[in-house]
Amino acid sequence: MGNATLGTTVIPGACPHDCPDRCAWLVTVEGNRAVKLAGDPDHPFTRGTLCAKVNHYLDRVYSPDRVLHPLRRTGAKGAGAFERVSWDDALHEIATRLRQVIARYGPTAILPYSFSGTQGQLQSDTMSGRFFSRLGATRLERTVCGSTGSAGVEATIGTTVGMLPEDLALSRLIILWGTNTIVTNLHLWPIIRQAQAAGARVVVVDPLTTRTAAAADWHVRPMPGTDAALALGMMAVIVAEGLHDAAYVTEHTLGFDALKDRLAEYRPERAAALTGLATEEIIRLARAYATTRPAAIRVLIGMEHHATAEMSFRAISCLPALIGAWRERGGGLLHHTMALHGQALNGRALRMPELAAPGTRAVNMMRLGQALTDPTLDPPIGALFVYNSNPATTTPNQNLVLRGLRRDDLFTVVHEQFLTDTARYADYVLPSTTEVEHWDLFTSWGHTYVTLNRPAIAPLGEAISPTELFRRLAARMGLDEPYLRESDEDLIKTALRSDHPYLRGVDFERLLATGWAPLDLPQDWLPYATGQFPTPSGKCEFSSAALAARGIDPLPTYLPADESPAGDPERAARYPLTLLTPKSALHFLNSSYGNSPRHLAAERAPCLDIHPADAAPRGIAAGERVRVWNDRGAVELPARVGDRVRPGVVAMPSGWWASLSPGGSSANALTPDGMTLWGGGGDFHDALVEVERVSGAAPAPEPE
Ligand SMILES: Nc1nc2c(c(=O)[nH]1)N[C@H]1C(S)=C(S)[C@@H](COP(=O)(O)OP(=O)(O)OC[C@H]3O[C@@H](n4cnc5c(=O)[nH]c(N)nc54)[C@H](O)[C@@H]3O)O[C@H]1N2
Ligand SMILES: Nc1nc2c(c(=O)[nH]1)N[C@H]1C(S)=C(S)[C@@H](COP(=O)(O)OP(=O)(O)OC[C@H]3O[C@@H](n4cnc5c(=O)[nH]c(N)nc54)[C@H](O)[C@@H]3O)O[C@H]1N2
Ligand code: SF4
Ligand SMILES: [Mo]
Repeated sequence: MGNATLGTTVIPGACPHDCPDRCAWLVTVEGNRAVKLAGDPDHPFTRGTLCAKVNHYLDRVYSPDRVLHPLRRTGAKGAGAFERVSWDDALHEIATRLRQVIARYGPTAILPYSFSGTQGQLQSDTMSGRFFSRLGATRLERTVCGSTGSAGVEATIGTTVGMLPEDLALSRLIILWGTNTIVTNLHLWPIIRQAQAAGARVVVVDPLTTRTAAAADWHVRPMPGTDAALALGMMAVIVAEGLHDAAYVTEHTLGFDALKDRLAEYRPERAAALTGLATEEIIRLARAYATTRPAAIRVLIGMEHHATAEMSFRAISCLPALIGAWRERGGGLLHHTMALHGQALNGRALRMPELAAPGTRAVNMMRLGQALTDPTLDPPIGALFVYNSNPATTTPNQNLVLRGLRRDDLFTVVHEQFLTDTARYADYVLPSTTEVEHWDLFTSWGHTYVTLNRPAIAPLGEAISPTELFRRLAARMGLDEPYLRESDEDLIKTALRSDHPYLRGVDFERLLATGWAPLDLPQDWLPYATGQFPTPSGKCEFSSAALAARGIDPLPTYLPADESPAGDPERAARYPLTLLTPKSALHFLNSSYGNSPRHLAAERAPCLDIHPADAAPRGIAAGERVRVWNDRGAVELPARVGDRVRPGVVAMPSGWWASLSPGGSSANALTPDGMTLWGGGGDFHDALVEVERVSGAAPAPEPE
């Protein structure tokens, strides 16, 4: 690798997307042109395959739609009219405008907004983080993904680290609980298939018949947001029938007696009423789970996005300890591997969290629309700086976000690869490199390999990386601290400067030579076979004093969401259907690729899944155009009538750009921007909606 033969070089790198798989790839370069990009066949986890989204990453790099020069807005916000300007002019005016905002309102009037365009240790939020902390800008709480589930799991087992993904091959029962593995976590699927071939049963718990649910042996379809009731119902059956592991429970858990009392409220009949499942199915699932060894539960993200989802994750993560599943490999809970990388790398030195003054104002990213439009916010947001994110598409309550972005007195800068729906509202759009044009270092939330990304080609046009942007902007603003000038290679070395045993043998030189390296984890990964949970008590906490101290129920419990049929019957009378907007678009990565002609053609058009029992009374036939609406907005699209959804639930994919959607709105026009119970995430899967046929519209052929 990296050797030149006949003018051709192969450069190792990594897919930067917000995806647990973190594929290692190899880029073939001729001259300064990348001519081929393919998975690295030697990578033990991703084994040389990429996915339907990223197989054509070079189309993205060389797309005629790339933003390759700084642009200044010439038309109305949102109109998409821009003129090309020099970097010098752009940086000068941006620095001047930021200084003016600071002079008028103070630094917290600046709001940086970013998320997961790249998950690289450098380019996601390192130099930008240092820069905005140094300025004293408002802190962004980045909670759209991961925080809610993690809060629930950590309250129970003290960490998000459980089983290793490879060990699913040893499982004999695998419950994929609220995750669509085939679409969102493709490289885990062969491991699950291997277990299946060896006799394992695969269960999917999901209100929707996803591709993964269709490939499972058993699909359990609860009402959205009711998983805590299902898990508690299962526990009630397990304990009532004496199927729990009494020895493990006694030695390695805390609060079993209190839990037992709580379970009296979740007899299977009641759990059935709360979840919309049959009593018999809950009993069967509980028995199968408690009597099959080894038994694994895989949770990921989609289930997070309900107002009380912390409790769902908390209740589910009690199950493995109750049946002693942690005793053997192939048993336990698989959530994230990210914390292993977090322990290994020197993230503190990289991100320098100490630069943020204690008490600096924070805005939760789920509430962007509110923050931009709240007349009482003091100081108001005067400048918005977006990078690595497309909030006009991915943030809930889209119409409120757009209203904020339209504000004349808001100065908006967007660093992007494409003219996204967010970038269209910017005063300045700045061109960003893609992954083959910049350095980075990658962890993974789905496996245990560290990956280095080397630039394979020089940046196209005048594109620069996020680290370079914030180095240049800092210099332009007269900030000359050395940490605002650190080079990319030095930043990588800083991150790797760690004594942690997991990072033994991994250094810059090795990564340069090989592209990736495994974390050095203990051979037999059985972290909680003999307890030793990293909780305050060292046990799996069925009852949590730490939660009680925060005024939260110390025991797992089911609570209906505010915006749910059980939580707000009055609203549900107006909007009787629960809308899910998951990542079911196989060819999009959140909103990335939502403008790529190839990906759009493969995706065809978005459609609304609706059950015949809900379609019939509304006079909706297959393929007919429907309007889905609530107080926040409306989306028009064709209906797909069938049992992919259960009665009472409708679904449409997220990720579609409003500007490219018929009717000019996409899924997040309908979603709420409330917050979850105590993890700080968003509740956008709690959307209640009504659906009607659009009269006069000709039926389209039913989408596939
Ligand atoms: N309704 C609904 N909404 C959702 C979700 C859902 O399931 N349903 N999922 C949520 C989840 S889990 C997540 S993680 C979020 C993700 O939301 P976002 O973080 O907004 O993710 P993307 O839509 O992929 O947008 C990332 C943007 O970063 C840009 N980008 C990529 N690389 C770079 C780079 O190197 N530099 C710069 N400057 N830009 C770059 C890309 O071009 C892209 O436009 O969406 C959330 N929103
Ligand atoms: N192709 C593709 N892959 C991706 C992404 C993408 O956009 N496209 N995004 C990446 C990102 S950012 C993330 S966070 C991951 C997410 O990976 P996943 O968590 O696997 O994906 P989601 O689509 O968010 O949600 C998974 C499932 O949760 C279900 N669900 C929703 N509410 C509930 C509930 O209350 N209970 C239960 N049991 N299930 C529920 C949804 O119906 C959905 O099928 O995927 C990553 N991979
Ligand atoms: S999006 Fe995920 S599966 Fe696709 S190439 Fe990137 S890391 Fe691999
Ligand atoms: Mo995510």
